[in-house]
Formats: sequence, structure tokens, C-alpha cells
Amino acid sequence: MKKTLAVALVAIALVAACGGGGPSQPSGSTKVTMTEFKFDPSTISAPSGKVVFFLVNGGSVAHDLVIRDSSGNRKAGSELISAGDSSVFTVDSIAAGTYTIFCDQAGHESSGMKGTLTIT
Ligand SMILES: [Cu+2]
Repeated sequence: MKKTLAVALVAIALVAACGGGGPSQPSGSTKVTMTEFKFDPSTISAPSGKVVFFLVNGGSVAHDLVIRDSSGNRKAGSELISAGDSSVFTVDSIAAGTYTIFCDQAGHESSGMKGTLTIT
């Protein structure tokens, strides 16, 4: 499963490389742009189950997106995305509820890099 995904991602990356950009946005995904120090949009809603984010780092330092539940438990987190890069972040299963999204790079959340994810 993971290997298949890795191969698929490499294939996507190679195709995208020919086009001169990062991966293109998957249909049905939620695009989130990351800059210093915010997510745009910072308020996101999605139906429960599988959620796919298309993360675009439009800033000048690396960022990530981590999902924390209302009890403070980390539920999922993206890879670290370099400045100017983009990445598809898939959460296989998430229950209805209100979550916090934040960047876990040092100082970013406290600088305002956070938001709300509502799963219905
Ligand atoms: Cu950040």
C-alpha cells in the first residue's frame, strides 16, 4: 500500500516535473496555501472519512500542517514542505468533530499559523 502510493507519487512528480510545476491539485481536495505565518483558508470544513489536502507553500521557509483534536491529541500530520513546493496530504479517516490545524515548526503556531478544521 505504502509502496504503491510512493510509486504513484513519484510518477506524479515526474509528470509534474515535465510541466514545470509541483503536483497538480487532486479533484475533491482542499487547497491550503501556507505562508508566514498563516494558512489560507484558516477555516476549513469537510465531510467525515477521507480528507485530501493540497498544500502549497507560498512562503519563504518550510511549513507543515498538523491536525490536533479538541483534547490536544495529534491526529495526523503532513510532511514538511519546502518553500515554493506543494504536496498532497491525505488523511485516511477522520471522525466528525472540531479540530485545530497548525504548523508544528518552532514558533509558527504561536505566530498565528493555525486554524480550525470542522469535520461534519
Ligand atoms: Cu510553518
